[in-house]
Amino acid sequence: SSTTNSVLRVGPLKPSLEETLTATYGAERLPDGAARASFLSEHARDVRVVVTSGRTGVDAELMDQLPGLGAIVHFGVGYDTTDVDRATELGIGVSNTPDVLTDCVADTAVGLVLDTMRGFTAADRFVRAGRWPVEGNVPLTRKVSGAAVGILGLGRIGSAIAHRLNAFGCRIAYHNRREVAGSPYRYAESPAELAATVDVLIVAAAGGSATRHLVDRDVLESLGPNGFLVNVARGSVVDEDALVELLAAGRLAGAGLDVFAGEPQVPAELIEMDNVVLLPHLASGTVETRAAMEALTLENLDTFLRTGDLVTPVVSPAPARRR
Ligand code: 8YV
Repeated sequence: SSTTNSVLRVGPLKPSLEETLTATYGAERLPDGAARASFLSEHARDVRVVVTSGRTGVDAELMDQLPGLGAIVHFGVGYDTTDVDRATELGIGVSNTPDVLTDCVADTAVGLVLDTMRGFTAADRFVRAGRWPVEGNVPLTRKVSGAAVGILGLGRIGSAIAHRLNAFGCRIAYHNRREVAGSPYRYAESPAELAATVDVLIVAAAGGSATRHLVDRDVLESLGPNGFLVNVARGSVVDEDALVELLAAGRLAGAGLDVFAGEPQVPAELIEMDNVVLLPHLASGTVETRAAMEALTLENLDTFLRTGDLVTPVVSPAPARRR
């Protein structure tokens, strides 16, 4: 009916957000598996908004099953799990949570640069294993201050990373879909050209089909045996098989990864390597930032239900979908 304000949760969300969605909006969670079809036949027509995250998203099939869907509200800046092209065709609005997580993701990228180049967590394992009194010094590492840094994707997060590493005296270059007018940093024409000229390549590009394997074998070979890779974007942006192979062959110096192609699964070969730092997609995971992401998610939801508009739209809802 046209009076319904039904909100559907798709995939797991921050527990406090799930609680608010359930208590304040009466939102139910879309069941997985066999229970889904009967749930949809009962509730599909009532659903006006989906709240989801970069972990799950909404595919074209689910959109087609929700005829009254007006908006897909994401907890997170990345929305590559949602079929945005199909949403645009159907006039369904899509929102994300930009800006509020930029600092924490950039902080994490800098942390991974420091950790991979200086070998902190590997040295921590060395101390914990009781090897210091027996073996003495750990091997020398690589200097971060003054290093040549390449940033792939000079958007909000890439720019915040550049700003931080600029304060480390790093020489910064970048590659982006389009050259950024007025940027103080050197523009490289391609990811491979960028990789060939830097000590560390930091991936900060959006995920999705347009950037799939943008960091391919050729880019990784250009980075070379003295080069480090850091990824705080999406695992899909990097050819992970090539990464593993080149690391195993000593043709890359190391890698710092917060994201993986098949996360939460991490390739077994990487687990064995001492020159890689492996994080469980934690970049935005601080109390402050997750609270801000939650607030912005609810602001998008509330605003859509009240006005038919989104606060931070990726796609604005079409008039017919705003009712
Ligand atoms: C979130 C992220 O943890 O914002 C993003 O795109 O990847 C992370 O901040 C994730 O989206 C939540 O599932």
